[in-house]
Amino acid sequence: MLEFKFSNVAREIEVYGYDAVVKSHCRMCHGGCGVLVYTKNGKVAKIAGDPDCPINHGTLCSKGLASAQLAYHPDRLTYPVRRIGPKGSGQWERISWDEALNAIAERILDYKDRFGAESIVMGYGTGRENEAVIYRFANLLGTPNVLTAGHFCYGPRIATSIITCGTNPIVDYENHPKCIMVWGNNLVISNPDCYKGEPFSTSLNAGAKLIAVDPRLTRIAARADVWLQLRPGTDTALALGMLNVIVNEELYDKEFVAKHVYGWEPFVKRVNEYPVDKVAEITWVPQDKIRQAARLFATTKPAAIQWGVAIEQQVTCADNNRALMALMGITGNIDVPGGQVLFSTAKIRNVGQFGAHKLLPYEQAKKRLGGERFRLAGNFAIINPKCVWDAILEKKPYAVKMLFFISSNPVLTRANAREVYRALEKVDFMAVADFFLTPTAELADIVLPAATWLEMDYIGDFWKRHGYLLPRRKVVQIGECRSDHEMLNDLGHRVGQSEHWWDDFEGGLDYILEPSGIKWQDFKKMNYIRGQVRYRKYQERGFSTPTKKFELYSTLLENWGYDPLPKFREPPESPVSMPERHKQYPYILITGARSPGFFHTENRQLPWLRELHKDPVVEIHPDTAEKEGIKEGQWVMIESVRGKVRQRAKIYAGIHPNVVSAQHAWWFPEKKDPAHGWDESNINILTDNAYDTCDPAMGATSVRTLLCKIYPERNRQTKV
Ligand SMILES: Nc1nc2c(c(=O)[nH]1)N[C@H]1C(S)=C(S)[C@@H](COP(=O)(O)OP(=O)(O)OC[C@H]3O[C@@H](n4cnc5c(=O)[nH]c(N)nc54)[C@H](O)[C@@H]3O)O[C@H]1N2
Ligand SMILES: Nc1nc2c(c(=O)[nH]1)N[C@H]1C(S)=C(S)[C@@H](COP(=O)(O)OP(=O)(O)OC[C@H]3O[C@@H](n4cnc5c(=O)[nH]c(N)nc54)[C@H](O)[C@@H]3O)O[C@H]1N2
Ligand code: SF4
Ligand SMILES: [Mo]
Repeated sequence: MLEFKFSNVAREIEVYGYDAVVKSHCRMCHGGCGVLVYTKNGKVAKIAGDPDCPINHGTLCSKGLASAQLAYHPDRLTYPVRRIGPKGSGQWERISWDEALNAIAERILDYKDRFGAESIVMGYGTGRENEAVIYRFANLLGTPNVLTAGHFCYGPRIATSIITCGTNPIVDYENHPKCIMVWGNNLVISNPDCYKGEPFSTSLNAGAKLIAVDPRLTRIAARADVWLQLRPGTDTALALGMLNVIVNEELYDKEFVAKHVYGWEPFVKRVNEYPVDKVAEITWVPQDKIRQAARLFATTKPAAIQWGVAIEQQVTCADNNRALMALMGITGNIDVPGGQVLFSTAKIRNVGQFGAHKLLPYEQAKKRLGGERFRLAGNFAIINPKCVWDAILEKKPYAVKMLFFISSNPVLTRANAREVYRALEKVDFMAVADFFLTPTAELADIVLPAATWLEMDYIGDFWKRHGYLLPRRKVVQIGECRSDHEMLNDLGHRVGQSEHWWDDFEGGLDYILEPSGIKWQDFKKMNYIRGQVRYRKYQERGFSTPTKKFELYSTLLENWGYDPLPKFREPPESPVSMPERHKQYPYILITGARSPGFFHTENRQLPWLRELHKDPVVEIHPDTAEKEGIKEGQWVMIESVRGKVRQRAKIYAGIHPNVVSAQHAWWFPEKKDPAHGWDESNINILTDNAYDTCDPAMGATSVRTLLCKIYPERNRQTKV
């Protein structure tokens, strides 16, 4: 057993009679926190933060603490099932793993044979540390179609940072930035991707200046030195306005610019198209605040930008990212201690090498759905979801026959939910791997019972860019649940991919670790490994881009036919672009701001977490509520041209009177009929996925900036 520096552990075991304590690595969100899992009578009895973990230093969030309620939930699927009634009938029979995997393998081989491997779409949602195995399986199968959330989540940050400076720049909280600009992110609640709220808060406590760019007064905005309450969807304009100040007041890092950037002159010309007065008008942010934020950010060293998903779920997705990277770059904060670091991974086979895109034949890669339309996405193996729904519903450009969703609930999480639902109803065959029979799983033919993080061995934080890798150790086995890795390893053998898989997935773990000379059994005994930390690597070898420079002007975007410089695009549905519609739908709707206990559609079954959020909630300014006759806690209808749903009003002065903020991903697992209320409060019934409303390079759907109206729900008594 590992040694615990934390001396209370031995004492707790003795006093409370635990069987054992296992160090592991939580993954109730994107994961990352080190945990101590206490077991009693063979079951998980308590979860606590691991003070020795460099990621969370002993802290945990509500979701991590509630993990055992997920693992042991009575509604959890603990064996494979096959649907025996019509889709959505809720009629299932228990089958064995062999039967389930054989049936799925048979379909895969049949569709591949008759319609080509591209007729099979593999799908996952947000990062669940299974992406590498899913891509490996898909690439070996020959399908270029892996449907993720990558078109509007994190994929854009990865793709744009690779084309700009070679990899994703990560905030170096360990060296305490002196100024942090939090942009469209709420990490103290969301703990997203490579970040946890705890190190950020520690840097603030160490004295960092704080700038928040958010249409809502979040906790972070409330603590900020400068809060820029911008009009949703105008981020590129704001960033270009700040760049305008920095360039014209010569606050940039002249040496970095002279030696390391590409495209300075055209870039300066572009930022000069965004003078501060014009930007103030576009963004609703007063001119003096734009100047104040720009000066503070550019003159406090080191500084970093903590960016979030809000900037990606817009029609100006890729350019938002690139404009923020320009801010990081020209202020000299790239790859410096306390700035934004291009960390190296440990010496292992990384996600890309394991997923191995080179295993996919070129002629198959060319068939990627939407690959020609959204070329930045296509080049990073990311597809826009509507391309899949169209291929099912209209067989364009070819028919998709099979969907296999491993950890996703698209009926609730993708834009234009009614279209998603129609596609899932129509597709020939659908398999799902999940913990529960979700509204998506209810439309499947076969559902496989997935293992939670407590039930698997894996290399935690494998996909992240902070350079740490930590062992996730299996603590318990529940029912017949299996990890996605084990499941795909097994399925791989059944579809003729045996030479690329292992007897069991421990072989896969050894393969990942092989370059570092350690085996899983050794790694399991370690706390973590980390890539070598070095700064200013570009001084020796330049950046990993075609010009070897930090590309303010993107040569790759130019080759793909896009504007090589960032520019603001008005959201397709906004008071400016649709003044007529705006008269009827007078509010800007933003969706999806994270709440602490849920992870998208997850956890609504868990008592500790549902207690924190009983009902879906929409934030409305008090003046707006008064105008619309809405009271605190009342059920209201939110309506766009595409549909309407109900949520409860939360009256909140921290939001602009012209903006409302609705929660996403709501369903009601307590409703036992197979629909589980999927269309009652699901905000994606209101969102749009038309191609021309998406980012032209990345295919991002703009779920953050819509027009809506809001009014009390009639004929319904509301208990407040
Ligand atoms: N309107 C609007 N829509 C949004 C957003 C928004 O802000 N606004 N945000 C979007 C973003 S950023 C994202 S990333 C997507 C997320 O979209 P999804 O990833 O589709 O959302 P989840 O609800 O997290 O779906 C995950 C499902 O997988 C199951 N699951 C969890 N872990 C595992 C596992 O390890 N294995 C398996 N097999 N199953 C597992 C869960 O039970 C759940 O049913 O939603 C997007 N949708
Ligand atoms: N508890 C919990 N944690 C999560 C998730 C979850 O569902 N629940 N989801 C995970 C996933 S997949 C993701 S992608 C991350 C996302 O995590 P974050 O990036 O933190 O995303 P959000 O909280 O959705 O949005 C951040 C902020 O953006 C603001 N915002 C909205 N529109 C705009 C805009 O147009 N411009 C700007 N500048 N800001 C805007 C919102 O008001 C919100 O405060 O969280 C992850 N962590
Ligand atoms: S932040 Fe994520 S990894 Fe950390 S305890 Fe919460 S759910 Fe687990
Ligand atoms: Mo996401």
